[in-house]
Amino acid sequence: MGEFKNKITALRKHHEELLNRKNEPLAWGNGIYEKYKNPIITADHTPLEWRYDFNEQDNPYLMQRIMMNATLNAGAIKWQGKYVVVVRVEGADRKSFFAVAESPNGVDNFRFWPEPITMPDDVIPATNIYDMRLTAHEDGWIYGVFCAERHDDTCPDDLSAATATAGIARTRDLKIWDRLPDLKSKSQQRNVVLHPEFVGGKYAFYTRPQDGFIDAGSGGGIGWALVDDITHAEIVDEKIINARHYHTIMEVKNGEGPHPIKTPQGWLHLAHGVRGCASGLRYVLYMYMTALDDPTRVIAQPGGYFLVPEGDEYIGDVMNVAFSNGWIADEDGRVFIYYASSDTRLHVATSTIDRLVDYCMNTPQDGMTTTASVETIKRLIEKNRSTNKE
Ligand code: M1P
Repeated sequence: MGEFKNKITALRKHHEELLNRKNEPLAWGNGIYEKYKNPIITADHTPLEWRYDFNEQDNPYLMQRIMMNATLNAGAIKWQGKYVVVVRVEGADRKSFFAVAESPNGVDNFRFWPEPITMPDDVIPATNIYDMRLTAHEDGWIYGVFCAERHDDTCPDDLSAATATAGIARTRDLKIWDRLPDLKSKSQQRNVVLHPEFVGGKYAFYTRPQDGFIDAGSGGGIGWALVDDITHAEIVDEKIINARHYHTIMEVKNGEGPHPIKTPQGWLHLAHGVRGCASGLRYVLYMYMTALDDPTRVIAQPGGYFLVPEGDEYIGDVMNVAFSNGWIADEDGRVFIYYASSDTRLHVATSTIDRLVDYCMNTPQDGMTTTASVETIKRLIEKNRSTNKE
């Protein structure tokens, strides 16, 4: 009996040390944002009560009865003074679920709430749900829009055939969620995000039409659609507002991250771009800005990526992936960007609205050819020559 209790004490101590670990920014960033030494949430951060049976008779070896595989792609919101993330937690059984974790400062000391979210099912229950984007909408609700994945029963012999649909739920307290019908769309959809304001009296969604479960195909890029009734949301008209291009960081696919942040200069957008290479797909983050009076009109698009996996971030369940669907803009102008590396663990990078707007407005655009890129670099060299002469 004593030995079992001692094991539990040691386990809890080890867990508390992890949860209380201080984080610190890495020196020598790129001036645009700071990355941090430690990931903020890993599978080991999940509560011990979710994983262990603490009854000695039933679990004499103190084994993990339920293992957790990953904590990734989290929606984020400032809630009652806390930095709150709705994490995609993936169990060893490959099922993802949502769980809320909060931190007093946004960069460390994240703790999960005691129980994962019970998400009511749609009429057709999903096999897997993941990647929630949170939107505190001006209608007063907090919405969660996420991917609902089901087997594609039109291919009964293919066990990997799946469909992606946007699930929609809303809440007042992040605990009890009302499920609304899934977004109706002609194509499959993933990375769907609700804009925080009404546009022309309608709900507005960033979309990502795709030909198949994986393949964006003819989808074109990040789309936009207006919806009359959120309780029966249907895409009737969809236009592409941020298109993919050949030989860019978003040649294969792109997708909106969290909902954009409103600034005096325009809407700040964070998105992911995907390209193919010999080692598979490479997911990176990029930014763009749209006009305040028309969130579909791009007014700035820095060339290339904004944030990529680096060092240990490359390694994980799905290698070479940086993905974000959550950020928090604080009242003092600081921005907390929550991103996952390689579909395995959650990190934070911090910046400010001013820096991100400067980045978007003053980073050269992608000239789309080597010649144009070299000309851009040479213009900067020449500018620095003149500056140095002054
Ligand atoms: O594995 C990388 C990412 O793949 C998907 O993103 P997209 O729809 O753009 O291909 C998502 O499943 C995402 O969760 C995952 O991180």
